Amino acid sequence: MFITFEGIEGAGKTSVLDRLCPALSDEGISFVRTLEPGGSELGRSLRDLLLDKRRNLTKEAELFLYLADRSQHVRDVISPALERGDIVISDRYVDSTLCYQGHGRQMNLERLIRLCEFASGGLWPDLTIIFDLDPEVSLKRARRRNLDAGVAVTQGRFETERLDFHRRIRQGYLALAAQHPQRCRTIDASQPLDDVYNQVIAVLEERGISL
Ligand code: T5A
Repeated sequence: MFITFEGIEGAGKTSVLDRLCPALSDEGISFVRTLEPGGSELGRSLRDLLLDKRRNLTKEAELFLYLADRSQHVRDVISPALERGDIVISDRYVDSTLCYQGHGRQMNLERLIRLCEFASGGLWPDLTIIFDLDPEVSLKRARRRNLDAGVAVTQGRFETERLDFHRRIRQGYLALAAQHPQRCRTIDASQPLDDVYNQVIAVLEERGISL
């Protein structure tokens, strides 16, 4: 099973994964935790380019770097793990491109879907959990986290975008969830972390992963 976690900045995806992964290990479930950008060796270099606030990328350059990251990630990490029978959980994947470059940067969605199909070899997730909350709250969280970790410059490029950019991304995710009700499940990420985690566990249980 291929599972993706999606949502706007600071929605809590990483925090939930930090709790979920030890729980999966305790149950003896074989899984691979990965992320975009940066899931492959090449991707780690691309991640530095993509998230550095000092880079003034064109939106096309940004898009193609994300697609390059994805192509390498699918071939080197995701597909081999799925072939072994592992569960793969990726912190972001195709829907981030559709929402950030499509809704955020306002690039043509049909074209983006075709490019994502090309870069991923047509691999779509079986389950996507969308962490939904108000961008005003999530941006505060993300900016605070970056300042505390000392990465506001090297990893803060998207956190400097205006609020309306992040609002469009949130709407994009909600639209995707409505279009793909079988694949996508939206959870309320404004709740305390324990409650957000429990919502994720409930979705996984519905899909046969019991913790
Ligand atoms: N991107 C990505 C594109 O534009 N196109 C693409 O195709 C792809 C793949 C990646 C950036 O790239 C963009 C999207 C992103 O802008 P990233 O840093 O890898 O950047 O993004 P993430 O790791 O996904 O980090 P996020 O900023 O989105 O944050 P998370 O992981 O959702 O949030 P998390 O867990 O780090 O939490 C943030 C802070 O909030 C606290 C945490 O302790 C942390 O300090 N927190 C909570 N506080 C209160 N209540 C809760 N429930 C909380 N949950 C977490």
